Amino acid sequence: MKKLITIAAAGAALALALSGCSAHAAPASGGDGGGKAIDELVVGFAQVGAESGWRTANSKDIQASFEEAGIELKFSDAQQKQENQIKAIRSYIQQRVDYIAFSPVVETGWDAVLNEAKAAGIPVILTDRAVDSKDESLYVTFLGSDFVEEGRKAGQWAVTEFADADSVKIVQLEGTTGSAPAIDRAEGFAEVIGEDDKFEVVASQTGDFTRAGGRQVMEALLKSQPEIDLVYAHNDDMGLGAIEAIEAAGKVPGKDIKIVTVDAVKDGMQALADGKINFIVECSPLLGAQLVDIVKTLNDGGEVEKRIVTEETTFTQEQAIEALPDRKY
Ligand code: GYE
Repeated sequence: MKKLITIAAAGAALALALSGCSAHAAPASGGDGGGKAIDELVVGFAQVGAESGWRTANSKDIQASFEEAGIELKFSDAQQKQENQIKAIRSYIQQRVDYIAFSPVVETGWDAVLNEAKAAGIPVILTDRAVDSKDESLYVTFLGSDFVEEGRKAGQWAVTEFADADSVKIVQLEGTTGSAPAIDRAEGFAEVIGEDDKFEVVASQTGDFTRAGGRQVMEALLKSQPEIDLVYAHNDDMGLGAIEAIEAAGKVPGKDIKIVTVDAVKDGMQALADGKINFIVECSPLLGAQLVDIVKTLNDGGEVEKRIVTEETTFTQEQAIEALPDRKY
C-alpha cells in the first residue's frame, strides 16, 4: 500500500514553529494545517448501487469508517444508473459538502458534473472505479484496485490449470458495460491468454455484476455453446449465478466446467471451498479507512498521491478453506 504524503501539513507545522505561533492558534482540526474541525466536515459519497456482495461490503465499510472517524457522511445509492449518480453529485455540490467521493458506474461522461464540482471548489475523490477523462485536475486521487492486473492473474491461473489441454473454450461473463472493472478485467485476461492460440473466448456477454445476470447469460450460453471448458466471471456474484445455471443443466460446476472469478467475498469463497469455483482473484472492498485518511490528509492541507492502489492476493481451494473463518466480507 502506498503511503499518503503530507508534505504540506509538515510545511505548515514548520511555518507555525518558525513564526513562534503555537499550534493552538490555528482553527481546531485533525492536524495543524488549518482545516476544519473533524466534526464539522461533511463528505458526500455517491455509491454505484447494491449489485453484488462486494458492493454491499464496500458500502458498509465506508459508512462504518466515517462513523468511527466522527465525520459526517451523506450517502446515496444510484441503483447502477449514471444519471442518478450525477444527480447525487449535483445535490452534494448544492449542499456545499467539503468533499465528494464516488465510485463511477461507467468510465465516461463525467466531465460536465466534475467541472461543476471544481468550479464550486469541492475536491473529488474517486474510489474503487476510474473515470476516463483527459482532465486529471477534475479529481484529487483515485483509490482502488488494479483491475487489469486482476484480469492477468485470472489468465495466468488458466494458463497453468490448462497446461496439458489442446484447446480451451472460454465463456466470459462481463461486468457492467463501460465500467472500469469490466473493461480492465477483460483486457488483462485477454493479454495473458492471447499468448496461446489454444484459448478461445467463444462468448463474452455482460451479466451486469449481478447473480441473476450471471445465471441468465449462462443459461442461454449453455444452450448455444455445446462445449465450454472455462467460465471467467468478472465477479463472484456472476460466477455464483453461473453455478446455478450449470447445475440446472445437469453439469458439475468446478469439474465439467471450471470457473474463475474476481472479488473473494464470503459466498464466493464458500463456493471455492466447496469446489464449485476453481480459483478467485481477490479485489478488496475495504476502502473506507483509506478514504477517511485521504479526507483527513487533505483537510490538514496535505497532499495525496494521484493513484493509490489496493493490495490484493489470490485464492485456491485450500487457501479459501483456511481463510474463510476470518473473512470479513
Ligand atoms: O468487483 C463487483 C462490483 O467495482 C471492483 O463492482 C468493483 C466491482 C466488483 O459490483 O463485484
